[in-house]
Amino acid sequence: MAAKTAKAKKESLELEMLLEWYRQMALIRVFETNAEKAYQEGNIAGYHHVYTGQEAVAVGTFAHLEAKDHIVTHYRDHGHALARGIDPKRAMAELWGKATGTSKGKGGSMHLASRELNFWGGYAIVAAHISLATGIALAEQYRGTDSVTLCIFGDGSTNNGYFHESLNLAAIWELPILFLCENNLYGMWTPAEEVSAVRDMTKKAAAYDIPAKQIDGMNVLNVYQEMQEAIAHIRSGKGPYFVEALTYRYRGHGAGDIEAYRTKEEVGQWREKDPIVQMSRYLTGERGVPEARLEELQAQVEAVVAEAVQFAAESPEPEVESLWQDIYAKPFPDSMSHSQGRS
Ligand SMILES: Cc1ncc(C[n+]2csc(CCOP(=O)(O)OP(=O)(O)O)c2C)c(N)n1
Ligand SMILES: [Mg+2]
Repeated sequence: MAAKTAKAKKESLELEMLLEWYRQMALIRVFETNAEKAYQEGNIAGYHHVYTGQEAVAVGTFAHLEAKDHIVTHYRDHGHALARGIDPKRAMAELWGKATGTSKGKGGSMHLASRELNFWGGYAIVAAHISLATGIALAEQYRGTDSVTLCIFGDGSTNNGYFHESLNLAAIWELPILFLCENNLYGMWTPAEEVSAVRDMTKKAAAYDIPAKQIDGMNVLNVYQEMQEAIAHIRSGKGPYFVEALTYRYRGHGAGDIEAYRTKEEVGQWREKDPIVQMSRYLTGERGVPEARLEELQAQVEAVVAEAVQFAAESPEPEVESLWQDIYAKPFPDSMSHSQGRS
């Protein structure tokens, strides 16, 4: 009965919207593949963490967000940025450290951001951004808006003090925030179960009396449907919600990970649940979409990413003087060293 209802609900979803989700997931996948290639070719430096395999979580969740909503995320942020609508050209240029990037080439892979899109960025310090997101939610509550703040983090974050303090405050103040834990089973090369006292992360939300659920994060239709209730709850002023999306990263933690901590078989098992393949089967099988339509979308995103790579390659490096721009403090005049003129 329950399965039947879920099927009927799925069938009522607009086909064009579903194709758009397919396109977004394919865009993220192709973007990440090309970003890794550019990294290996020495065009991208620094830390670099790709989202390959986790696409359904961002796409199914962001489909509920409005322009007035906020997003704060961690360093595995390329997919989140693209799902929010950041221009792939500017995102790719940021990865390449170019002046045309989202942060003028000074943020890099872990710090994609867009003030216009209320996408407040990728943060590198595990869990610290959860407190920033909680502050944004507090500000919106203070202003009396119905905007939702989405805070995304990994399983690793849930063992950190910022996580617990933030959930506690969000619960006390009934803040309009969605805590979204993307549980991909590992924090760097450590299995989540070795560092978390509980495997079911929703138990951590229960400790603060925050409604929570664990969902299949490999199926975009499922993510969308599960998120509906969570976001409606927050938007209607009922306070925070916690969702643990079970997902998997196909690639290593970051560039240079030799993946000694997991087997090829494990990766293969998760690849069988691939979110793009699942969606393609659903669209062609149950919704009668011709294969050619999906191939067209694939070709389209490949062209978009090729253009993004070319844009990044041809863009200028930031000027050296830009080191002193967009920072809080004015640099000391040349004549004044750090040890002079300060009391
Ligand atoms: C406070 C802090 N401790 C340690 C690190 C090093 N570090 C970077 S990523 C990471 C793993 C986090 O894993 P998880 O939250 O599960 O996110 P995932 O990479 O799996 O998406 C760690 C420990 C850090 N950046 N910040
Ligand atoms: Mg993880």
